[in-house]
Amino acid sequence: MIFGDFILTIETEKGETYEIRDFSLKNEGLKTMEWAASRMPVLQFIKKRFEEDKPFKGIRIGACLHVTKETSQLCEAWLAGGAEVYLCASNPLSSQDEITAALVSKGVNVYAWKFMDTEGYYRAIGHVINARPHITIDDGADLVSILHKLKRGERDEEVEIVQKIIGDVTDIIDGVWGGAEETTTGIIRLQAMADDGALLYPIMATNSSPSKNLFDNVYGTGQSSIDGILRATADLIASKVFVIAGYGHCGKGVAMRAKGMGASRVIITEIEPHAALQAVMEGMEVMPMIEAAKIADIIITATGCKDVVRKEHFEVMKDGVIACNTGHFNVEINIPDLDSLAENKVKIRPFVDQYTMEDGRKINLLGEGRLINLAAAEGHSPEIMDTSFALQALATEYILKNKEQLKNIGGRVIQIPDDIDNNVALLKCKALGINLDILTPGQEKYLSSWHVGT
Ligand code: RBV
Repeated sequence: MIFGDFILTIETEKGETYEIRDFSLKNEGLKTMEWAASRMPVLQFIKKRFEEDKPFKGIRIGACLHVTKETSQLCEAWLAGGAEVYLCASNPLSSQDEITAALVSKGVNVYAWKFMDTEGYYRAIGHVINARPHITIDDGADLVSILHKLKRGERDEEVEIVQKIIGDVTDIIDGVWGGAEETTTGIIRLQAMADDGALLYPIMATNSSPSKNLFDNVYGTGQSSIDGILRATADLIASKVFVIAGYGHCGKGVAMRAKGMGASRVIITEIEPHAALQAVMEGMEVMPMIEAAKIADIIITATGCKDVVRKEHFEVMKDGVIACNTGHFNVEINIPDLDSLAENKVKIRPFVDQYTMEDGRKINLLGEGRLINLAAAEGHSPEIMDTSFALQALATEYILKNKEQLKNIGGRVIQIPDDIDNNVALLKCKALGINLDILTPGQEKYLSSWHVGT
């Protein structure tokens, strides 16, 4: 049965269905998975242990993640541990179609394809919910959010699409033991739900672990966002005025790499004084967006907030400017404002929409304002996702092992325990051949004593 334009729905002997683009891409996908595997040693180590212990036998994991070669390795770890894995996309543009095909051939239930529309996106989430997962893994909290809306009886366009798959059932959430969240935006949403008393099961904040946010958010986003801009435009970064909205972990990474590529000026816009000071200490300029927009050649948003680039900014931008986003949702650049100001819009390259303003200025929007690193490039490199997904694999195991205690914790956002996080960092050091010093007993004593002074 064909859904939408050219989406392949496969029905297996067991009566399960998958929705992907093209199963004939399987071999290409399998080779790419091999490439990723060889660059993700920590995850391979965990996978090996899962293979021996089979902790996930009979457990259903529902994941809403970017369906990339890196994510394929997390799925393989779960499969090795005996899990049934149900996977949908966490962004309409981030799925790699060869990976979806390869994952189906490995036995993962995949519902994802690149360029999904809203209907397809939520239908895919519906399929994952329909599997009645014991554990959910999210990137942006869309899966958790729909599970909660169903339970609360909220009805909107998204829920209606999901209901076409699952019918009238509302209580699937009752069977979920716990979840884990991959990204900053998801944690902010979930914490807001927890603060309102609306969160119904505990979520491990994978993004809040140092082994995740100190590397993935900084160096992962730094490189992959530049990669996305380059793949979309093939432009030169050197000599450009490069504006970054937001100097959190992600903005810091992008700024560092833009500098390294020779941008003539790297300008930060901020709302938070410490972050602004940090940027200045790093030798960058800080100014309001309304000033930066006038001189920018390239603008990238990395804030997690909406309307960071909006009407008044589009009105003063230079002819030929490039605007893109690397935050999780496509709300940072106000696209309806751009649409209303523009006389004309042309897709001039696969990931470049060129808007012509009334006065003839052209504004180039990359990747429909969606996160450019996953829309136009392949997201973070496997070497980076190795530690992020090692944490996700261990968070899943933690939920499984502690499901009874987690029932008492209820709807809270919780940290991955420090020993798990430290172990991931240590394993990565080991894999990279990094040897650490060890404290002598005298040093240990010194560090834990308050008696020694000047
Ligand atoms: N991200 N995943 C990938 N290659 O699978 N790349 C980036 C990948 C995640 C990253 O951890 C970040 O927190 C999130 O995407 C933003 O949606």
